[in-house]
Amino acid sequence: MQRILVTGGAGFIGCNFVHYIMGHTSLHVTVLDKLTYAGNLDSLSGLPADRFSFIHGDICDSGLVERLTAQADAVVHFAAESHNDNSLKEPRPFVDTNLVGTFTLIEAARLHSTRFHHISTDEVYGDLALDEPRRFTEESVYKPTSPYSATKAGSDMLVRAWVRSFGLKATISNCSNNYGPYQHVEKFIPRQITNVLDGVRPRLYGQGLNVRDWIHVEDHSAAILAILERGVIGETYLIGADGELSNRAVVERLLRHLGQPADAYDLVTDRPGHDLRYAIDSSKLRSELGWQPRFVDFDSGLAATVAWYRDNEDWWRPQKAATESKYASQGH
Ligand code: NAD
Ligand code: TDX
Repeated sequence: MQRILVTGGAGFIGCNFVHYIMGHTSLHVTVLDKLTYAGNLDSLSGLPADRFSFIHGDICDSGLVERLTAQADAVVHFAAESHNDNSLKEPRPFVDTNLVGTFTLIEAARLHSTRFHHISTDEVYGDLALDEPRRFTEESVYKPTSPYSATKAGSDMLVRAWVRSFGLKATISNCSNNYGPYQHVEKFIPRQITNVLDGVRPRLYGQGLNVRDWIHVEDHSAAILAILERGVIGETYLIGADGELSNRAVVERLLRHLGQPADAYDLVTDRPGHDLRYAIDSSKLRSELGWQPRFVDFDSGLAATVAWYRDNEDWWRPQKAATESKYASQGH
């Protein structure tokens, strides 16, 4: 494997993966990205020109996708509409990109017999009760609840069907909630950090009791590379770092890092259909591929993330006002 095509590489996880690949392999990376509101070319600045190229385009453009797939040894597919709140307001782009876009890519990978890795989410499994001991495994039943998670579940099913029906050389990973640098200010952790930096109190949906299973984005990148190099074709791997915390607990830690009282937050209108709890059992990935998370201390990963947003206001400032006015119209 020498050349990979990375879709959605100007987004949060995609750009972190590209930086990780540059530092940990000698692969050549081509990024295909539509540069929606969530894509930012500044996240890819400074990469070596002899190992990196950027193509501005849509994963639903079959001609373009076929040409780029023909030149790649593997496709790593991150591109998606990724935000639940947006999917509740306007689901159409989620169907187009997450379903039709994934279909377009796997058709090209089938045509050229190209190795394919599909990035997905734990949200395809629905949610868990707060007190049940069960966590999601590769055998959990698909029960998506939002337009976002339904389209991600559908895209996983397309990939699985293409493996079985057409022998597509694909793997799938379903990861828990990521945090770290370059995450759009619409998402929970960057929204609250940048609100506090702006003198605005963090805003917790409902009572703030919902639980998410946090993983540092660099640990996610390492897991994807392990799957790309050693994963078994046709297999699904769950990625998680045992990072379960309530949203309220995350906000309290953030406030401490930002020098504010632990209760300086507001409770706001809940998200419709808000999933209660996600939790990942990543035993298969750990035992079969030898992956382990490096960022096991969430508090220090969070402190580093706070410092990144403090130091990189130029990166996030242009998106902040538009993001907050969208939230204001949703009562959040
Ligand atoms: P993001 O919204 O930050 O980035 C998405 C990127 O895809 C952007 O650069 C955008 O411009 C691009 N894009 C969107 N539509 C496109 C299209 N039609 N053609 C080409 N490019 C397009 O998302 P993210 O948080 O980095 O998530 C990346 C992937 O990881 C997604 O598939 C998401 O479902 C999955 N995932 C995310 C998380 C998380 O916590 N953020 C957790 C598990 C899985
Ligand atoms: O202002 C907020 N207040 C709040 O309480 C925001 C933006 C969110 N929340 C809550 C909702 C969730 O319980 O915080 C939690 C995290 O919210 P998001 O950052 O919107 O993430 P989530 O809906 O959990 O989905 C994320 O993880 C799985 C990613 O956005 C998905 O792309 C990924 O698949």
